[in-house]
Amino acid sequence: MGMVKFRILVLLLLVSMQACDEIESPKPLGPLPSERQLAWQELEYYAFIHFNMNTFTNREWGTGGEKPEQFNPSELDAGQWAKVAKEAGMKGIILTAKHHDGFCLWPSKTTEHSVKHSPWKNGKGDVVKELSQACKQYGLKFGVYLSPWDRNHKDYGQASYVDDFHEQLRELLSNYGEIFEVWFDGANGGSGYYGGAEETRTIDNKTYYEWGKTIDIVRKLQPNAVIFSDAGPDVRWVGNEEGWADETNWSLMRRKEIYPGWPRYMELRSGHEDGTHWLPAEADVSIRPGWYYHPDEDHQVKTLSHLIDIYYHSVGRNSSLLLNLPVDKRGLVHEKDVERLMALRRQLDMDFEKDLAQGLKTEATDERGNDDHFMASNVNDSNPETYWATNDGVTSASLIMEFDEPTSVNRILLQEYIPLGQRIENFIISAQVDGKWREIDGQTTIGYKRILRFKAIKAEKIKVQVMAAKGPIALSNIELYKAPKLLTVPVIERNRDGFVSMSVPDPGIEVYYTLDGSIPTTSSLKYEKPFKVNEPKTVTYMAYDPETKTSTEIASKYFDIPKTQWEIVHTTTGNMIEAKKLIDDDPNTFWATEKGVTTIQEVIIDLGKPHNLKGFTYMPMQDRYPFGVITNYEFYVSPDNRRWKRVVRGEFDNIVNNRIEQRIPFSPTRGRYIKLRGIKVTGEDYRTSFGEVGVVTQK
Ligand code: FUL
Repeated sequence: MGMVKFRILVLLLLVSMQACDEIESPKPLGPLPSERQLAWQELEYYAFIHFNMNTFTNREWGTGGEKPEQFNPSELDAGQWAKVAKEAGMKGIILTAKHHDGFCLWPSKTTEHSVKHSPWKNGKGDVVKELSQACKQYGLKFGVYLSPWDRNHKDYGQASYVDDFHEQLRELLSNYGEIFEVWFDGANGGSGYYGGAEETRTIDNKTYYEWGKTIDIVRKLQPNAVIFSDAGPDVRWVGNEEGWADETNWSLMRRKEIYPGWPRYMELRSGHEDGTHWLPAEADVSIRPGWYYHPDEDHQVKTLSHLIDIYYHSVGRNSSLLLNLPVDKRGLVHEKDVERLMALRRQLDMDFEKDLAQGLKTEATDERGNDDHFMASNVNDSNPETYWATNDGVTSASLIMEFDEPTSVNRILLQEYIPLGQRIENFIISAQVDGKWREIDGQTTIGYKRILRFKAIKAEKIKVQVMAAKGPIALSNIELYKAPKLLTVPVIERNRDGFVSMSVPDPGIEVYYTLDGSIPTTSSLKYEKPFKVNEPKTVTYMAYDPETKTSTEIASKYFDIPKTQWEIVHTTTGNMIEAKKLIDDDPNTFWATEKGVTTIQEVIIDLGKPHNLKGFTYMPMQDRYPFGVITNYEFYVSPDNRRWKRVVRGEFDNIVNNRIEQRIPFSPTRGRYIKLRGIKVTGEDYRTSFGEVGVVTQK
């Protein structure tokens, strides 16, 4: 053998030895995500749009007996929906192409109950098309909600309806470009119009819709689309409509046990640790109480602090967030919802503005094969494809990140390398402060993404201690943030004893106020604890962040005489003891007279002593399904509960659509007793409800 040949041989040998030596990545563990699920995981936050026949009938579930003529948006602009979603930082939109009432937002060949017989665009319109095009224009993904239950279809319950259902699916998946998610709700069967039969029809959720065939249709026509239902097969419902997952949240489920309408839906909130399939959660929630637009919910758009909690309790707990925007009768996302969505965007942008973990020195107690591919610093190299992994058999280990100088942090974001499965069962976060370790939080699962909020701490080092995992650890990403405090206008209320309290979601925020009508500054009264307002007064207030020296806008609230001495002395019907709820200064409680009453109902209140009365207030009940709301009233004043004077009568304008406090002035009258009568109320009988009743003595 010549020298050259020998050298080549040695070299080859070395190379092959090295190849043998290369450390293998941890073995995939348990059920793994599919390609389409992996792509879906990264979307995290996208919009639901409930817009359909119910928008025009002011309902949540239509009966199916509606007429296509009722669908008539005045200025529908799908471009506005897409623009809003894009600016809110959402990655896609899912549209209710058909809800339970069966009305199709596209001109389906399977039914006459669709936009083609509506006055909108003379029956030539196609909402699905308009939105799919708008999504494309704004770089958003597009998905469809197709209700399996159809309360309009005459054959619902028979095989012929299922053929139409499948055909509707084919139409939606063939004619509107790429679809990222197909959404099947779990509400099935029940009463309905059913082509005029007006009856109750029951079906078997497990078999009736031929789920196997349904899934095949989706796979064939849209191979990249994920399928959502209680049971997946790709994405599961989170088990509530409030937008939260459990703190423990496995992306795994024993999928064979589940089917749409599954009664053990509470298990969907945390998944199954011993799940047989990768089936991650999607948290669906509406920005208002209802899924559909109702004008009377215009004042009930979720607050910024509520939406922020929803985000941290969904995206921050290994779930995606599907936030519903109820498009209104005009065919637009309402101004109030837009404003709140943008406030959420701004806050999230501030919360995650600068990743403080980037480039920090990172070490771990174990690194797989001491190999660069698996070293600790892969968690903060801003590359989601690289990850820190431990050796086989090492299922608990610590990773420490060291700051150059003590740094204030209050958020940690963690991600497992899920292409290899979800592994971590238990972990602890600690911070080193003045040389000593302090535990910040201890939690269970991480999965695709976990975000923890904690009180700001000035740390020299941060430690992530994995206490237990199903196999070697594989963490791809750790981020640290110092989110600013959540600065929102304080919520103010006064209780029945006359104590005014003000609250803000973040404990580090200060509240300043005045009682003389002047504009508050940081040298005004500082709110420390509830204070008594005994006489009519206006509290003018603001919240202030001492760290950033910024304040909210100034708000003010007028309080009249406190209700401390008030008593209910008469109600036409109903439980009089309970009736104190209408004078408890808590608008969220209510009281109502008896059901089925056929005469006008009234309440009499003793104010404890005579007052110069100038008006009264009525707050309708705030529940989601109100009843007995007074629309036409009469109000009386008496010095002695015997001689009554009617001081005002009239109608509360728009009270059904906008259930806010009504303030009715009348010419000054002195008296100790007041009487409110519901001359006309909503509903079929005279049952009358009261959120709160008050008087005006000053303004
Ligand atoms: C449920 C439906 O019954 C509701 O109307 C709504 O569409 C919600 C998102 O899904 O199953």
